[in-house]
Amino acid sequence: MKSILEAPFVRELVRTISAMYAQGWDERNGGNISILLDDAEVAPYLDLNTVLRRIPIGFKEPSLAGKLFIVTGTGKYFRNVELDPAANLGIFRIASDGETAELLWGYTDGGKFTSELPAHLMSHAARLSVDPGNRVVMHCHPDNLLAMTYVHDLDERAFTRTLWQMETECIVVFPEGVNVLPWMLCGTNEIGEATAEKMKTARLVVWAQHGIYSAGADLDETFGLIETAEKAAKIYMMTSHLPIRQTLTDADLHQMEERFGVKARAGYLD
Ligand code: 2HA
Ligand code: ZN
Repeated sequence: MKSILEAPFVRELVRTISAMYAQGWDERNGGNISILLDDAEVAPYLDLNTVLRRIPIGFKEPSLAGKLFIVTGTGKYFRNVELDPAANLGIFRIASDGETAELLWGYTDGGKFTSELPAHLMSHAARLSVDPGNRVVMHCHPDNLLAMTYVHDLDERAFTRTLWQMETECIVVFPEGVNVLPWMLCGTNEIGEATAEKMKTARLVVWAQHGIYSAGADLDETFGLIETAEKAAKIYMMTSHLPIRQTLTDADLHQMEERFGVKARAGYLD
């Protein structure tokens, strides 16, 4: 068996976690990531039949039964993951009952998966129902997106339009816009269900006064979505208190749609 620390999916996850920490998106134990893995990519590194521990997940997600995930651990600091991936990450399979995690690797200090597992697994199920290529769900606390939820209307169309106007390429990166949840208690099945519902129509879901969720085919896509939305939010926070002399118009954004072959969310542009 090859060392799992050399597996591309572990290396890329660790690299991404360090990059997120460097961006300032993951103070203390803030943030969490989950990746759906194929049995074939894990098999060279792990015996898929050796279950180390069985951990109840606290909800039922039968559509994910039999699927493998690598997930950040609860209470773990993104700053430390690169120093000890095996203590800070875990790989588990969702058992056939749809409500038990069968741990195959990681959480070596006796820990378990993130407290936000409901939002992660329910979002995976929701994204897979609209996009079978979805593999990654990512959560973090980017400064400017968070700040924006204190001063901007939380209406999804208005929030999306502002982000699109703050940087030309936003509409190309997230043409479906961003969905927004009002503040809710984190770590619960309720916020998981609400997030998953929002994930059916957009890959970005803002949690007001908390942070953001993103979903995509790989770590580059999910990281890039947050990076782009956060950059736009930063421009908003830099300019919204100043007299605005010009901005992107809907006509400009329609030109971007045409040039880049994307379609903005229906009804979001005039
Ligand atoms: O635990 O970000 O939302 C880390 C979090 C919870
Ligand atoms: Zn959080």
